[in-house]
Amino acid sequence: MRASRPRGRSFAALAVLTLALALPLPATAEAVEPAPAVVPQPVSQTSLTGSGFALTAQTPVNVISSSDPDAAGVGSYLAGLLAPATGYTLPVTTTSQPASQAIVLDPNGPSSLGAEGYTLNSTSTGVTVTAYGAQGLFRGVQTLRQLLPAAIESTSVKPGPWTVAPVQISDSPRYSYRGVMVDVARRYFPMAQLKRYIDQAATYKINTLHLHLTDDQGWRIAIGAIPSLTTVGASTQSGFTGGTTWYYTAAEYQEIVAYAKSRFMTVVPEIDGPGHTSAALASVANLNCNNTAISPYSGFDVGISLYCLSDAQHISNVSSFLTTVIDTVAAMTPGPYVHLGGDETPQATSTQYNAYVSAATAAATARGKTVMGWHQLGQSTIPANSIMQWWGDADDRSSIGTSNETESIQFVRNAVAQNAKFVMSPSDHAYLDMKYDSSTPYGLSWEGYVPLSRAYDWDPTTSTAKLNGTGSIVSAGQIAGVEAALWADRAYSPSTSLPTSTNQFPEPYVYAEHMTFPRLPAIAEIGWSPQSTHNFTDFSNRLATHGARWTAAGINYYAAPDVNWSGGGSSGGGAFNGVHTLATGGQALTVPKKGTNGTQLTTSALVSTNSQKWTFTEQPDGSYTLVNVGSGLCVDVNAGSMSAGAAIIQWTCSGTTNQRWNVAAATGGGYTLTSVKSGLVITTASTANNAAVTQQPSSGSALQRWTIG
Ligand code: TNX
Repeated sequence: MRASRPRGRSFAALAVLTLALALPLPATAEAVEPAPAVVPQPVSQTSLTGSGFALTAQTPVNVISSSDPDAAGVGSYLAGLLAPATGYTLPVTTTSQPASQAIVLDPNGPSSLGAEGYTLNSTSTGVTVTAYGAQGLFRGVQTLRQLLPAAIESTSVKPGPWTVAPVQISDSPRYSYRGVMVDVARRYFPMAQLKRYIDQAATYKINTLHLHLTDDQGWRIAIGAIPSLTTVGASTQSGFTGGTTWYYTAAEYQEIVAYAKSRFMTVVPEIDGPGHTSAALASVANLNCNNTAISPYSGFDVGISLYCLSDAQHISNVSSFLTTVIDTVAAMTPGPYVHLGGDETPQATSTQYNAYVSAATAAATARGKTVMGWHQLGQSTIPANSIMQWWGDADDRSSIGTSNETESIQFVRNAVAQNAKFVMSPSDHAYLDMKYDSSTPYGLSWEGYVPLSRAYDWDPTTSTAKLNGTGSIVSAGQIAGVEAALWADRAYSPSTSLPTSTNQFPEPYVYAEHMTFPRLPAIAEIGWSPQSTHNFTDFSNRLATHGARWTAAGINYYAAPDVNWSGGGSSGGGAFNGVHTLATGGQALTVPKKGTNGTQLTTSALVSTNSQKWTFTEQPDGSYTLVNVGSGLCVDVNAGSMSAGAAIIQWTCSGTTNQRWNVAAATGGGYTLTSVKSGLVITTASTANNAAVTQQPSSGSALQRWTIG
């Protein structure tokens, strides 16, 4: 329980192995075929001999007819997934018999596969995914995409070949609930960015999207009957205030729900209370004891607010408010759950807290919804079959069985006695807002750092056990699953002090991807794969090949040091081979007009002429040469200089180290290009047209972070 810990964080003073089998190999090279690196690890996987199945522009995606209305959609989804990189528009057909030389999606498998299980067989004659319904096919399709080369994730056409590794897989999840929470209350995610995140999570078989829709810093969901919740309550974010409002209209929320459903993901809406309610208290006067609305809050603290629950009149006000809100949200939410929060309420007496839980749970059950809540909710009477979300940590675990059990442990015991189920989000492992290490620009560290190894190093069955793993107070059968939580209290850089400008906030997706990749795949594997497969070395070896996938997809991941990202850095595996533009702030690396051998490069508005196109070719050391498509000359450090400020020119290609560039994902988004010779990075002087390009020490400046287009 937060209140029992000396965290101080509540207050302002915060502290490849490449899929070589699938990459084009020189004719003379011998193909060494490693086992496909699937994450989460399937239950069983056997590599087959043979060449695998090569896709062509004519390969049909053949969905076997069934009574499941969603199955055909999985076929179209797969064809859509494969289209950008292959350039193919694969024909999607529905037939009663499987076609040959096809990707066959068969939803008529045995019920023993369960809702999400599947089998996958890939040989030179075709690929077949079999499941008991559309959902299992969808999960199998996520495995199938990982059997293709990393470049399949590219958003532009790549050369291929597109060979599916030959393998036989049989798979089903350990837990039925595998979630990720996004804190859209502290930091509003625009629609497109939320959808992008849904797609990324679905890749790792996450099936639940928990939206933290309300908090002190903002109310993000339109409630038609209470317009002030958005006109006032949505006028702030952490660090942002005034001028506009940030929220999802009813139509937008439903669009998100539908999009998530198309990725076989259930949305869990969270209406937090009785604390974390400043946005509601600023919008609705009679939720306050003095019947006066407070000012909207855009700060960074937690544990600062409480609905007024100290007299019958105000309990009734809160109850009718919650009924309106939960009715509206429940009506727009096809999934079975409504999350009622319940965390961090230091000011509430238990009578007040119980009054909240009783009002909120009544509203939810009246709508037929299953109640979810942070584990603190378990201190009160909760409806049958409620799900408590555990966010305690090792301190709580070490108190188990002592005379001094933490409140959190006591609340869990009370929930267990009421037959609750549990979703495990231990904050010292599954909180994606914790910094990886001291170099992480964003996030918090009240749980210490959470490097990838720690995100992977836990088991739900001991999340509420003593530290030695014995004496779990939640039995294995009561565990519904796991959830990673992307809080957004500190979605800016550097987050070690309070921000002084909104310029310190990257786009939400940049924050989200940096904190999520590679840790969400770790938590996804804990939720999906059998405990018997759990092995960090094996996981990190498999995950290493995913760096090239994320690079191809344009995901701003963190190249965590506990993984040997194949090929070195995040550029491994020749992921960038091909023609690209390089732009920063919309200004592209350009050979100026009338440039000749020796002309200094500039940046100017991105228009994608040949003078702005560069052919990247991976070199044996993992670096790249960059040849201009117009001139045929190479990006070169003038005279092989080792000095900061030396001009970057175009020069006859020579293969020397002053023409080789290491490409690495940069903190804050984009990529740096570091000279193999000098160790200095390609830097433009400004975002003005015709700015001069030189080599400079890496500083994290946006003028050194290039978008590879
Ligand atoms: C605790 S976890 C919170 C959130 C913060 C988070 C930051 C929980 C139920 N409450 O309000 O965003 O820590 O790490």
